[in-house]
Amino acid sequence: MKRDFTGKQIVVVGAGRTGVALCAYFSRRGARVTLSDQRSAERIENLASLPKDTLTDFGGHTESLFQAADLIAISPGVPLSVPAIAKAAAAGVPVLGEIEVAFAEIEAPLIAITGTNGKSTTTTVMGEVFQAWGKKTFVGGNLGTPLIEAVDAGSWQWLVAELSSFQLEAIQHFRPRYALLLNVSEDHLDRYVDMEAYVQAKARIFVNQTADDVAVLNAEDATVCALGQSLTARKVYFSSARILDEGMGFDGTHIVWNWQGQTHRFLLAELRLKGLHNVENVMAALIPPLMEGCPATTAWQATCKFSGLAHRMVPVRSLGGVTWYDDSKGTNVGSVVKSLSGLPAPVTLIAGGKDKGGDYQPLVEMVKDRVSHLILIGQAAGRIEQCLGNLTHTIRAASLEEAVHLAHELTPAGGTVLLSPGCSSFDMFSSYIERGERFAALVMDLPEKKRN
Ligand code: UMA
Ligand code: ADP
Repeated sequence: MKRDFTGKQIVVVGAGRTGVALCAYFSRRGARVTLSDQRSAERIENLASLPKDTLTDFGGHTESLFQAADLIAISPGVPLSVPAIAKAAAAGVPVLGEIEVAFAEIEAPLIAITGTNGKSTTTTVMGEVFQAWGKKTFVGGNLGTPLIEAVDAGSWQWLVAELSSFQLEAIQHFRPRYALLLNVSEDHLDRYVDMEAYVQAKARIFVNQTADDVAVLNAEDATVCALGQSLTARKVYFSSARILDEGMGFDGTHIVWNWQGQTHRFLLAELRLKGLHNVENVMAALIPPLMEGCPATTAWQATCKFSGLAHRMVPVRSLGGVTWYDDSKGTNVGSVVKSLSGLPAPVTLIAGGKDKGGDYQPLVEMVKDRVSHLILIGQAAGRIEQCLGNLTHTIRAASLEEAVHLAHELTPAGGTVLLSPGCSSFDMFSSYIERGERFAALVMDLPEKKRN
């Protein structure tokens, strides 16, 4: 349902990429827009791209402004619990997330992808498949391009959007044609009071779906299956552990799609993406296009061309018999477990960053089995050391640079160095991208020969 914003007082919260795009969207519709951010003006980088008529409220959130608004539109990084927002909402001011604002204008069918890990890979693969099928497809969301940027960017046949739990918190009528929940493990416990609150935020992806819509679910994830029981949408499952009578399964060498009496088999060896977790991502990504009639050959060829996103288990360099991997996007414990499981011992693991309040215990077995040196950085170093420090040789480094140099000294030929932090980057970097790029640059600068 389109809303009329002409002359309305709108407060956009968060001056990141989403906030700036929201300001442009509302400004084009004749609203009077104020951009509010807790940071002071000099610490905000992207003001040049703001529409000229945007008012600003920087260095905090002015409560009277929020109370007087006709609508408050929030960025994903802004929790609903921010006092100015919570008070205005209690006083009856509507508060919508960017996804909800965008959805009201979107006419083409939308596929939403969430889960703790694998969202970006799944979203990208699916986008490639739709595009190879000749469909004009928007691919974005949490992946990088805010969904709101899709709205005035032309007409789409499909939209494929990665959604975080943050984005799902502030939806109202958002109803994806397909909603994918890939997996759930601990993450973002610095934003949610507990795991249940995090799971409930994720589950909102299904909340407005009807029996005409599809929920794509991981048959091997207990939390996902439990959530699946109460859904109204039609359920389609994928499993990386077995063949399903109806759905997407895996027998160790082939991905097998059994659907409405037909079977398609896809040879794993043809995939450039590696690891069982990527098999899961690919299986999930294939379901919507195949159900929509995309020819299986087109879908599989596009999938096989894809070699992976930056900062997800990317080999950076081979040096003196040691392979260095950048997995800077490994920002929670579950993803580090997956990344380690694909590597033989001995691994030197560089981990740490901004702690999200989760448990590092799920890493115990992997660290015991494969990690010969654990090098810890950032705010989380102490908590990780407490949990894992007695399992293997563990040292702290004051910077990423020091961590790379230590790893170079310590790792024997035949070993692997893995940057997979299990934490977000914001204590030392602006994003996981900057962290990964810095890591790669440091590794490329290492001398061929070690110091004696
Ligand atoms: N801010 C306030 N008040 C607050 C909190 C934050 O003013 O109480 C301000 C900050 O000072 C900052 C701005 O909000 O200036 C940042 O907003 P934002 O974090 O929403 O930043 P965007 O650049 O709009 O990026 C967001 C997503 N960020 C987060 O979810 C934290 C991006 O996901 C996403 O790519 C982008 O929208 C487009 O949709 C990043 C991310 O880390 C990659 N996501 C998490 C993840 O993947 O684990 C969920
Ligand atoms: P997200 O967008 O959810 O963060 P990505 O596709 O960017 O997911 O992958 C981030 C990291 O998560 C990868 O480097 C890998 O270690 C891990 N990962 C990817 N897919 C999965 C999966 N299906 N299950 C568990 N871990 C995964």
